[in-house]
Amino acid sequence: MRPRLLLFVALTCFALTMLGRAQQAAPAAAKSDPAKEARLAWFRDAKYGLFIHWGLYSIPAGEWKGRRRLGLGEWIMFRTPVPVKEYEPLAKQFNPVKFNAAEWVKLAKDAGMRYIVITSKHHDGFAMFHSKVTPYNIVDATPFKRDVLKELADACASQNMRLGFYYSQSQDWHEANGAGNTWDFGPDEKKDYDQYLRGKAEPQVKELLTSYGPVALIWFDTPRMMTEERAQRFATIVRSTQPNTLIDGRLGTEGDYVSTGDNVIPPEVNGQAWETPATINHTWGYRNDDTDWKSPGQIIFKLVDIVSKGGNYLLNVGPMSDGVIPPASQDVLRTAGRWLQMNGEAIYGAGPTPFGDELGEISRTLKDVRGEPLGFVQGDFRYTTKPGKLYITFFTEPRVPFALPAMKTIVTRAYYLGGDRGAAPIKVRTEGGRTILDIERPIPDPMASVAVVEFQGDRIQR
Ligand code: FHN
Repeated sequence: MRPRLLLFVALTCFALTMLGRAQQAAPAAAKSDPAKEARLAWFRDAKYGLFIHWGLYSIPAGEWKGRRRLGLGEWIMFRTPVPVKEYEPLAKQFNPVKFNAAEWVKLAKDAGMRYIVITSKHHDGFAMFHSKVTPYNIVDATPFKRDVLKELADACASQNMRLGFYYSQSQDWHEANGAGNTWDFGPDEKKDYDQYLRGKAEPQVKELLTSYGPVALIWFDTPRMMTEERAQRFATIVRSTQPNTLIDGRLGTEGDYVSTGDNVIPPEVNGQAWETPATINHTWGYRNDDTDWKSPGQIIFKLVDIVSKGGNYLLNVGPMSDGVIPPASQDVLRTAGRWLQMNGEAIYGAGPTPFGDELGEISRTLKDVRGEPLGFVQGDFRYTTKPGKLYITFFTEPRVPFALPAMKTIVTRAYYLGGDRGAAPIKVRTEGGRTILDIERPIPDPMASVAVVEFQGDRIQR
């Protein structure tokens, strides 16, 4: 690399690092809007949600006319591309007789999830609810004739689960004036986009907010051609209809929280509310050839990593066209859920790490008990916090006696959180001004073991 380019890259990295540090140092600034903070209270505590991408695309499941199409299952109409007149008849085949809303909600509960977000209309334009705006919806256009959103809303209400709706506000490949379908309708720039927004998207969002009880959030996506003014029209509908409903970060104007890129976990703590939407395999909508599920251990690592940085994890499943969530993905979720049943105290309502070096940067200042620099390896452990408590989730056993970073705070005791060793004490000593914990080798739960460290005062003082 040429020296000037190298200098530019180095300065850019430095600036980004400093920006990250500034965000870390300024969570109070991010909390300056009391109404927004009140809306966000449940979301900040919930940490873990179930995303569901379900629609007509679960029928082709990655194949069109006998040929496998690469890419995301729900993008098959675009990727092929399939003309509207050929895609639309899928509705006549959609008959998910095995759909059971109560079972889906129970799965989310067993998984330890605290909210559900389901696609009410994805980019293909098909409404998975009984819309009066267009007959292209699950009740009027399919033999199934049932409003799955209504059934899910009822099941969520009876099982005390929050429910939010994904709504593709910009892309609508079924509509002549919606964004995205250039193969049937020509270039987006020539479309009467506001006709689509006012004629379909805005009234459908209003329907979602008036027919299904309390809506936890609206998850807008891919804000193409979304000017500030257009985005504000949606925001006004949400705020004026259900003031407590959250708006995600992809409307096209500032939402209540930040949505990261798909499957992107930021490297550092961020004081704003944020959420990582993520796949459990490699697609959102069902594909019959994608069975590369993340393991329960990978999911727990990502969840703890996200919570230690102040975020939420919205993990997706793609139900099949018969209404069944692929059983293998259900097993993964339930196994991770069993870990959460024992260790959830370190997750729900927990704050981010008070330190930060463990997130992957090689520390130049922290030394181990022999005075050697501690080169933390990303993935070894994560910190989360509550008043008077520090939780250390270990993913592997520490290779040397585990030393907490130097701090003024006085530790009073430590113990394991869950499992067979639940509440068993951990030996704590002080050496060279550092608190040392004697963690068992191997760690009691090979997937991840949580040590609780109790200390004087509410917050760690460095
Ligand atoms: O295009 C969509 C995609 O199909 C999926 O819905 C994801 C979920 O975050 N959002 C868009 C891509 O970022």
